[in-house]
Amino acid sequence: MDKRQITIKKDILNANREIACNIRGLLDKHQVRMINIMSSPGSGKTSLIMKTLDHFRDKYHIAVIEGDVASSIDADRITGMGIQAVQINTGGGCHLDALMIEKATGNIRLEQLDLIIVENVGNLVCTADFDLGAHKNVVILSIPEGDDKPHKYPLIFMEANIVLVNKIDVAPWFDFDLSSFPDVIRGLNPEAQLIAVSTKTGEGLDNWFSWVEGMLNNRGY
Ligand SMILES: Nc1nc2c(ncn2[C@@H]2O[C@H](COP(=O)(O)OP(=O)(O)O)[C@@H](O)[C@H]2O)c(=O)[nH]1
Ligand SMILES: [Mg+2]
Repeated sequence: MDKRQITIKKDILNANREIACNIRGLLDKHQVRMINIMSSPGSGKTSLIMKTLDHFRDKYHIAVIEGDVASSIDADRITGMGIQAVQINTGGGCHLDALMIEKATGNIRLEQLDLIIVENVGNLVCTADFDLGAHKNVVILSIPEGDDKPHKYPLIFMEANIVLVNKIDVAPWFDFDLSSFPDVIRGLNPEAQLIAVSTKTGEGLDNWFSWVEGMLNNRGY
């Protein structure tokens, strides 16, 4: 990367951060929390979101922003549950950015809302660079992906407030070392919480729900 490329990347990230701060300010004004869920494709983002909606739908008002390169498959799954979802198609882009979220939130009525869940584009690399204006970053790693991923893609794990290891129901068939994984995460990010879950069997989801509830109860009112 030459000096000019580095400067342009810095400018893009600075401009993005400014929009992200404005979004956070707007959400704070309405006492809405936003979480940004990041992972590889197929690790269980949509499954986790649907379980979360099921659990909280009678207690909190939640909207979902779905990011994908193409299609509205995930947004259709959410609207099929009777929950408001806004689909963003990046048309080839490997991550969401704050400008996309600003446009999407313009389509969501923030009054009466408690939580916006953003499903980022499936990617462990570029998603980590872009502040979306979310209050918390959630990273999912699933058992079949392997326990070496935090070593290979450290930034996203360093940006996480909470890491979920999903698909623990299939752990017996993979050599993911769950016993040493907490040390791996602590080594990169001592502040991050770590929860093992299966969105299929429901194991561990109570810990996730408590984390979400704790975040929503801590909105300063
Ligand atoms: N065995 C198992 N499969 C899961 C689990 N969570 C998700 N899946 C499956 O993994 C695939 C991808 O899930 P999805 O939620 O669409 O992942 P996304 O691409 O990250 O949104 C689907 O076939 C899900 O049924 C889990 O905890 N255990
Ligand atoms: Mg999905």
